[in-house]
Amino acid sequence: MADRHEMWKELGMDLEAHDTLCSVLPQAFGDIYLSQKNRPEGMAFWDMVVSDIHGIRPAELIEAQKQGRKVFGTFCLYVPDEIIVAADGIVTGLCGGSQFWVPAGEQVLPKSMCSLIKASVGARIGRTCPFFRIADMYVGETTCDGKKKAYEILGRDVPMHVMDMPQMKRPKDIEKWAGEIKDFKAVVEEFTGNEVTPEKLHAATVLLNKRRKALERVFACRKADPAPISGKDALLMMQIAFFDDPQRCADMANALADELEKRIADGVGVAPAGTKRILLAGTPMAIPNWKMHHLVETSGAVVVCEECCTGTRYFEHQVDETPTDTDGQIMALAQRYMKNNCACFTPNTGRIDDLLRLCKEYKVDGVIDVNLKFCTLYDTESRDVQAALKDVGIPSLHIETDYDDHDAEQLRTRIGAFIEML
Ligand code: BJ8
Repeated sequence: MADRHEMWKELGMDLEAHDTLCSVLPQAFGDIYLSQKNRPEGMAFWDMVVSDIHGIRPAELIEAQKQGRKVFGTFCLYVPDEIIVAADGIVTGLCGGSQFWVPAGEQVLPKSMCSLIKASVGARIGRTCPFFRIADMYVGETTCDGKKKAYEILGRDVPMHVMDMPQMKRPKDIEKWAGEIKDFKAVVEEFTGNEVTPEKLHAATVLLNKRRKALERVFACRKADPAPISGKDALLMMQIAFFDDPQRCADMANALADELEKRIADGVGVAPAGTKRILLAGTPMAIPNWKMHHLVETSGAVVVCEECCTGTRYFEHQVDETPTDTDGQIMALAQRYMKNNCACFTPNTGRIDDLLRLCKEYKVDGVIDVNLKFCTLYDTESRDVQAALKDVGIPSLHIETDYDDHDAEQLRTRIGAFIEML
């Protein structure tokens, strides 16, 4: 693997602290991922990406910047990548998934904030994540209160654009979101110096729909019993989709889906047929948060679906490709993005409908509803989630946790008991 220290130094990173982070990841990845049996061969691509996660893609981004392209760092599924791609910009996800970044975040944020926000801010101010150093502009959104306040802090030393998200889904809210996308388009055009023409927006829409379809194909394979891929591996593919080049992401996911479809035809699985099938619902799991999947899959069950932003919400619903004028295209984007059912909306009954549908499609035996500690939105919704599942006779377990491993053994006991009774 190439030595990246010079690149990290030029990015102004804290090399010593970053070396500490880099020294723990291979061990964790080895224990959690490489110890799995009978993995699809296609996972070699994602293993390679993780083995140099702060090297390969950052180097590509820096190269693209040298060619005059701009990199936009985003934190939420509602930000329409299509606009950035149409302006020849590059999107990179910035949500932090490691406990390593949390203490730095806690220097400027209350402890009683979810780990995702604390880790994201900590990665920036601790100077230990190259993606945060590379991004030319951050794009936030007014989803939860914690994120809104975090954007004020992050925006102090990086150009920041915040999209004002509606909190309801009435027709006038969709109109409003279309207006926000239009404003965003103007910001991106000015920042990149590139006009977003209808032709370019159409091409970007087609490309990102292609990525959605490819990821969906992999998920469709997870409906089979035996499951041809572990939940951990599927999660890894999703987590890296937020960083990768969209065309490469689609190509690699399609190649993986080809392999999985063959596995299904041959009756090959990562666990025997009849292994208990778990759906994980709730807050997103940013890389390298593999905690829940690892606990479930080392307790005798297999995770077959994730109802969250690092799962089905990322790829469900295509954007309508038929409009040919900018206004029509932007409305198509607004309509698609407003189909996401995040707990920041009220009411959010669509999320329950999604969950019940996914339970059926993926033939799940039980749902684990995971809440990142201090996310009051998803925590509050968990009552409705559990009640709806109870109504249809699907057992569920509610877990509140964070990125720290201090509760892992206690969780293992609870998860083991839950799987046992399925
Ligand atoms: S669309 S889930 S990516 S907002 S877990 S930071 S909500 S306190 S991440 Fe999210 Fe967009 Fe919604 Fe998805 Fe706040 Fe909750 Fe933390 Fe969250």
